[in-house]
Amino acid sequence: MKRIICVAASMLLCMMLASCSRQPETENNPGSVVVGFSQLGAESSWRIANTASMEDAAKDAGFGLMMENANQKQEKQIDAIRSFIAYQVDVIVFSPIVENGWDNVLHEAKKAGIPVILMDRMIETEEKDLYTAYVGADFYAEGRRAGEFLLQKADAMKAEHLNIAEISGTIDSTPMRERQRGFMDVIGGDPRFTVIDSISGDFLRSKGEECARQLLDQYGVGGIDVIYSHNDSMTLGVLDVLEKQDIKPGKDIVLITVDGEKEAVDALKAGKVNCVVQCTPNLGKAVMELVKKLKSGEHVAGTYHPEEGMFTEFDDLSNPAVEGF
Ligand code: GYE
Repeated sequence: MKRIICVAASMLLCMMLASCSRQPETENNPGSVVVGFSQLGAESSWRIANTASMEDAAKDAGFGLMMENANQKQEKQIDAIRSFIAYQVDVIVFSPIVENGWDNVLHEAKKAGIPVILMDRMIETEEKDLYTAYVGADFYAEGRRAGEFLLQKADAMKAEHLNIAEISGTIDSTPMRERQRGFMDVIGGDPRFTVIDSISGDFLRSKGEECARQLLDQYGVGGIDVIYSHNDSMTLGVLDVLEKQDIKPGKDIVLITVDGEKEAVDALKAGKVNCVVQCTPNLGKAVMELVKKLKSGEHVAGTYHPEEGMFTEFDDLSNPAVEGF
């Protein structure tokens, strides 16, 4: 069995390599640039839009994109990065599922002289020269925005006290850590708020549903005033559960969500969600710009954060600028 899997895997690799085969290098032939891209999975609409953004941007730039989807497994991402090193791609781009555990494989990339760009999520490492640049959102600022909305909402409700349940993203991922930290830094010192629980829904709609059921079983409708969910997919799962139980989302329970996909923005317009903090999946263009610079020998470093904001129930939601991706 193992052998069959091995044969299948090497056939797949051959096919991938063939589709990205190098063209003779000429000034007007950027097709000779190959980018190895390890995407972490397909867990949410955000992720699917992000993958499309990378594919479109590579195509527009005329770069070959060798993409591997890791189905939420760090080991698969490490394997993919190793295969990119073996193929000697020009640049490696990856979206790390969690922050820790990348040093070894990134040392291998460094030794092979292949620059690495982190896309979407960060890593935790003592050695800052293991990657060239980071292209992704300021998740801390997103968390703060969620908290600032809650302050505004509590004022509008003249609430004396609110119980908050947090449904977090993948444990130890950058958006999970930073969306939590930013939120807590804003509301943590205010005696009107108690975070009664924080459970992980792994950024998945199905797990968002499970979390909502678990929270309702444990605390009852009256026991939860606010749900802060780290992404729209989980929030949409929560909405399904609340509506099935005749609980009015956005009214009986305040819902704060992050991402800004179309379905969530529509739910905001329908009064079922109270606040959508934006996080754009369209990072491909900025990544490919960096690849171009690297290939032309320019020094590339630092952090690129896209501009983001939020939509809330206090905004004029008929404004055409209020739309999801
Ligand atoms: O919020 C979520 C996705 O890392 C910003 O991952 C990304 C997050 C996004 O699954 O929907």
